[in-house]
Amino acid sequence: MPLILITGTPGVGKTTVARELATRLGCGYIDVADLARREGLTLGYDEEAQAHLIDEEGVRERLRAVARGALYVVDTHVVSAVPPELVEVAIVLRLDPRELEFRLSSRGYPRRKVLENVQAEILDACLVEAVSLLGEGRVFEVDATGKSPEEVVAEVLRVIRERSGARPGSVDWLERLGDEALKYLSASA
Ligand code: DAT
Repeated sequence: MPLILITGTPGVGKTTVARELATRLGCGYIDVADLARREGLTLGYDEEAQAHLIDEEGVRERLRAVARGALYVVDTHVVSAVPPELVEVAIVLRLDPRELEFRLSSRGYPRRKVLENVQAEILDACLVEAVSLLGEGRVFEVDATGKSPEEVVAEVLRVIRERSGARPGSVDWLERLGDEALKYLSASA
């Protein structure tokens, strides 16, 4: 199974980590959103989300063709756009919602989009999708909070090599942030 999936809420550091990881592993790197745009595998533009809607079936087909025999690191928050049978291991990057809020605001995202993503991070959206599509055995969490990109890459490499690490459910923002998490969840923009 030739795909290593790096997933997580937008802003957690997927692209930074996945690119470096591919370099370290000496393999290819695929940014799913970029692939979809370049190859016309989109179903129009979602004005509200300010993002292209991915033709998930088309992307899965394309990834099946591309990944034949070769190892790739795949970067996406849309786990369902990746063929599950090709995923060797999936790493869900996690980031403290307060740091995520800061990063997404710095990116110039509108408040509504910042909040949506912060809420998705608190509610484990990507993790839940990864576990439901891939099963628990291949899914690991890496908490990037307070770590440099180099430290995160090193931790991801360890998980890939040893197939051990934080199991789904180890990161719990509701427990760690308490009322602050609830404030994010009840906020609207
Ligand atoms: P994603 O691909 O998940 O959207 P990214 O790799 O584009 O995330 O990173 C979002 C921003 O955060 C970008 O400005 C780079 C920065 N960043 C990534 N990893 C980081 C880290 N470990 N420490 C500090 N900043 C980081």
